[in-house]
Amino acid sequence: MTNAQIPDLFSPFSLGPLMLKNRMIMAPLTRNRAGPGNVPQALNVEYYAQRASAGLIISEGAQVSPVGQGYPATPGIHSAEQIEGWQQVTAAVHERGGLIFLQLWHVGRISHPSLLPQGILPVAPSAVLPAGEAFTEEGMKPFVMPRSLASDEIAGIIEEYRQAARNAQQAGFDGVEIHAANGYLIDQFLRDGTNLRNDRYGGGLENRCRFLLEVTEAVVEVWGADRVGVRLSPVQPFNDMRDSNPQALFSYVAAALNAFDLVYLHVTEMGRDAPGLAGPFFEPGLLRGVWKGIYMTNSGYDRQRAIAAVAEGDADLVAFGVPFIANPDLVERFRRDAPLNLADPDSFYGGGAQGYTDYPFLED
Ligand code: 8OZ
Repeated sequence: MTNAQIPDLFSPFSLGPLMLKNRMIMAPLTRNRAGPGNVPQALNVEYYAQRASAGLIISEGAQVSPVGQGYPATPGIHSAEQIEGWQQVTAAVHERGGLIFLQLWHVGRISHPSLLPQGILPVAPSAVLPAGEAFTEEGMKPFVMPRSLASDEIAGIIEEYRQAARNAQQAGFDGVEIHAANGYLIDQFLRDGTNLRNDRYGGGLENRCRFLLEVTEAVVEVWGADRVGVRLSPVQPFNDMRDSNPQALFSYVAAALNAFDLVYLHVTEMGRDAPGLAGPFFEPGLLRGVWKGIYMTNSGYDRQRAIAAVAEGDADLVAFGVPFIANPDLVERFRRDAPLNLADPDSFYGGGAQGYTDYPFLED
């Protein structure tokens, strides 16, 4: 094969100040395997190190505060021990020539008192009960009605994001991704199914976007815009989410984020194959045309579709989730067009090394 025939997916890419080895990104993946105190441990170090050949790793969501946690054993980025644990992860990834961003996460209403300090209620923009059940230490339990945040509490949460962003620097990350997707706190502010506020954080588009934009401003102040990305999920119904006009909302969000010159916009297309559940459907790829910077797509891409998406300019970068769970050397397998390991969904969330660090490499 001559160089001209190597698909762009496998060629280097300038992401702000970073040079990625390829355009295959490891998507953020909740795996529920942090140690006591929600501290990243040796097992997590090995898992991320195994996947260092990705162009960029985006870590699993890390809660910015104890109240931002919604599942057992998710790692935090708010304590000294957690920062130290993450330092081991970033060092191991860097030693293998990889790059890694931390995903900043607050779950909002997608939690349960049993996971929260002193058994408090989960917080949310509005008291809107999600359908479904929380994933607790004692198994699945019905969601509880969240407590609506008072206007004067919101600045404190933005400060938690700012401090978490500083902690991520101390932990040795190459940048951060703000998790504004999949029905967690920021997304709960964005969409009108969950934001019924009538203060400056609710109502029209400008108000519903304010929380995301203020979080972004705080995080950019810490990192500089060229090391901050944002993830959105415009057609995602997961976590009982909907909006009356997703196309208008997410076009507004992408346009408002343009002002920051962020290093990328990450759009997951999850929900695209169940059109209409999250509100009137629109093609999420339309955001590519609104966003002025580097565009990352995600959800269900295989080798062929990813090569085509990059070749045709539909995306600059493609994030892969499940394929990276089952194939630590996914980049090499795609390069060689080699067969993939099959993922075992029973070991996605929680457990030990099985289904986490024991998927074989090609040479094995
Ligand atoms: C699946 C299970 C738990 C969390 C997301 C952080 O959807 C998640 C998540 C996914 O963004």
